[in-house]
Amino acid sequence: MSMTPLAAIAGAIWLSFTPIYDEDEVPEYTLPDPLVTEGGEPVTSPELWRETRRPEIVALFEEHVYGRWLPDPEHLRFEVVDDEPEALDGAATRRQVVIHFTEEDDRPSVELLVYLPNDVEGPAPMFLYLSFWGNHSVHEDPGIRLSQRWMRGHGQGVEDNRATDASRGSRAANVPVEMILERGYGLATFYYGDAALDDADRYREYVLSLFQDVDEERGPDDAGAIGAWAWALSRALDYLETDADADDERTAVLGHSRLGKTSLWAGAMDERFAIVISHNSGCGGAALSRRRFGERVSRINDSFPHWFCHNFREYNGREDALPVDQHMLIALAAPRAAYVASATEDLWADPRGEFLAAYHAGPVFDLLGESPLPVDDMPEPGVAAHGTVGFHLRDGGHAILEEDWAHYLDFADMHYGR
Ligand code: GTR
Repeated sequence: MSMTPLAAIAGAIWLSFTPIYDEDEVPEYTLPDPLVTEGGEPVTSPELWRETRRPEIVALFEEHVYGRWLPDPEHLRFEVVDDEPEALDGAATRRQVVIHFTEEDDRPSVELLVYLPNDVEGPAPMFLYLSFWGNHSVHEDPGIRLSQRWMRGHGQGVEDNRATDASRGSRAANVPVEMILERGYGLATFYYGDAALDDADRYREYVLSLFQDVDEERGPDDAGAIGAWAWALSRALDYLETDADADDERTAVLGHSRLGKTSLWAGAMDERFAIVISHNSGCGGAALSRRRFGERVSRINDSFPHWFCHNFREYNGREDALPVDQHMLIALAAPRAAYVASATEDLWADPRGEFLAAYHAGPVFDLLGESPLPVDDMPEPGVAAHGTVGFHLRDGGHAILEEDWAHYLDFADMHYGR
């Protein structure tokens, strides 16, 4: 029996919104070419990339995906509230710094935790890591100030949506602080909810309220929460520029999952970051949207209407109409280093789509004299592929673990020639 037209239409709509988990069901797609200008001109020189194509791609991501990058703050102040030279049994100097975005103390601010290795001569290369659960969650160090901000209560020792002493070190498995220090690197981290609450009703209370009329609906290309989180990463780098013990010119920006989407966007827009790392960032991060594998554009916009700009919703079920795909976001890191990491069981984030995006960013790195991914096929779990673009696939699920950090440290060593 043939389908009624109505059933056919319903079927097509259904297909355009259901996730794909079978490689055979991934539709044919053609990626936009990062090396052809909007006017159709092939980009054959670094100058044409830098002067024409790169700005075009930035503008496309701003207009269609993440919203316009927020301007620099008019008043940036760094209030050092803790400076402990003998933290972690003498292994590190600990600094805690309130980054104020205005002249008033009760306006939006971010509290940065910095550990600097005491054993290192000169400024230490840094990892700037955006956290889901607050500074006190990354280590049991009792000197870390407890966040006073609202936090999602997910049974992680966080009661009444406020951090408690019980949540100290609750996420230590995700951030091997001692290992980072022993390898000669510093760590800077802050709680993403300082910049914007991850909540569709409240996300504009902090950073976005400085730039948007929060009584009005967001404009189609106004930044959402990812834009606010990414902007705050840049402000953290502003602080690192002032800290003589931190090497702001060798700072890697890193986030996991939604914060991996954020680190990619921050690294694309702020060219001071030396290494841009996406960890399990998936849809709207490193994964190619056109593959429609796992989480899809429609689903992410429905579940998290506050993350992207409203224009991104135009591509719900219409991924092929996007003027960009996520390989172009990774390409914006070039000629600096970019890293994409995936996990075998993290199918919602489409590990193969993440690999392919890193791979298809390659021609841009090549054009700029840097090495693309040194492999053509997705490496086996545990085997890292490190050019100026790096990738690894870890056995296991959606998380950032010590094994991942070990790869990041190796990659940074290689990139900095250490
Ligand atoms: C999921 C979301 C993903 C990913 C993840 C996370 O619910 O669908 O895009 O960002 O959250 O941030 O943990």
